[in-house]
Amino acid sequence: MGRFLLSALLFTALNAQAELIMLDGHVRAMPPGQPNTAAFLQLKNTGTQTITLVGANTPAAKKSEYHTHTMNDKGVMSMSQVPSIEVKPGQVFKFKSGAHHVMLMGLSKPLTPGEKIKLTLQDTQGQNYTYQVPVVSLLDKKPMNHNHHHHHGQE
Ligand SMILES: [Cu+2]
Repeated sequence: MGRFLLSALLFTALNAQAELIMLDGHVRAMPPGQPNTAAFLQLKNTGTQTITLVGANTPAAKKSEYHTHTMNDKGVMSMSQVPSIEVKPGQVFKFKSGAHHVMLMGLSKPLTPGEKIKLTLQDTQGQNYTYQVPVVSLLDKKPMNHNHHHHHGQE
């Protein structure tokens, strides 16, 4: 019994070496009335084993899922759930606009730019990785592949 407990503890300690650090990340603040939003993270696996993420949750929303964008046979882009995200040792996985994202569904309240939300990702070993992800305005998110049109108002 004692020996079993010890090896169980050692096993847990070894698994705890898995490291996934957030290099960059943001959550989009959405206009009022929008129940869902998306989080975009850059995660680096600094450990020695592949990390396979299978779960996500945040106190800010009822449900969180890994999504990607896919194109259907009519050429229309839509989002679909992906069951897992794999990050190999040394690899940086980028959730980014138009591709993978963490979908946050059923926001408990509108998100305000400047605040941070807690986002916890869980891997196949049951290990949790928790991040404080800053909320950014839709308007000042990182530039994508579009032309810059600066509309100057009454300045
Ligand atoms: Cu989505």
